[in-house]
Amino acid sequence: MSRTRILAAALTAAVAIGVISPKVIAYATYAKWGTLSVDFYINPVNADVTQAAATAALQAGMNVWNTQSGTAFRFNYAGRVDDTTTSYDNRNVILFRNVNNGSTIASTYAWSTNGVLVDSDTVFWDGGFAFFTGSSGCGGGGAAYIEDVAAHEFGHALGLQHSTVPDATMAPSYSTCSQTQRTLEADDIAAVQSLYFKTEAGGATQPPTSGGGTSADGTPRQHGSSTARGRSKR
Ligand SMILES: [Ca+2]
Ligand SMILES: [Ca+2]
Ligand SMILES: [Zn+2]
Repeated sequence: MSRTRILAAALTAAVAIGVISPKVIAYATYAKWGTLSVDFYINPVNADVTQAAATAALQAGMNVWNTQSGTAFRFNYAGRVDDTTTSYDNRNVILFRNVNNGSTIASTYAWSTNGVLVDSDTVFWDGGFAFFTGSSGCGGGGAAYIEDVAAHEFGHALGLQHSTVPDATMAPSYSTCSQTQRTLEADDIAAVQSLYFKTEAGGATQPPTSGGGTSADGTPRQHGSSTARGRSKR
């Protein structure tokens, strides 16, 4: 290769880096599970929709990541429970609470040890918002689709923080009755693929790049209320 061609290649690389880097830093992660299938339980009791509808909508939120992430990571719905509290108890639970928490629609509380997630619970603030399911019928003040809020919260549950990309599922704010969060954007996919084994087009899975240690010796680090969502400002 001549010196001129080498220089051209170097310049091309520099330009490409300049274009790509703003997107690369849009997402953020804080921890990851040590296994590729994680059980989540649901207490579907709420004030707005049937328990069957709530359960189905929450499972749809899980499936957003299961089917769109291009990774081998899977949320596994493990059944109905009656839990009304969140805690580090080695049981991942989604529940509704008939409390108004201001502009926060839902909160995810996660615990990790040495960067490995060991527990994640999510509360939907039922007292402050009117929840709907499906793809029509949502309306009124403080209205939100469970599928979309769940997709965002499950992003926290698998290890993601908020993204600065406005239309991403992991963007911090939710517009009333929006259905955009149930579809992952490229930034969300890049985020989850940075944590878990990426699946190839033919369904083959890349070999693990690290061991899956999950033991939780000592007191796990708790990831607190930085995982709430804000009501739309529009
Ligand atoms: Ca728990
Ligand atoms: Ca409600
Ligand atoms: Zn959030």
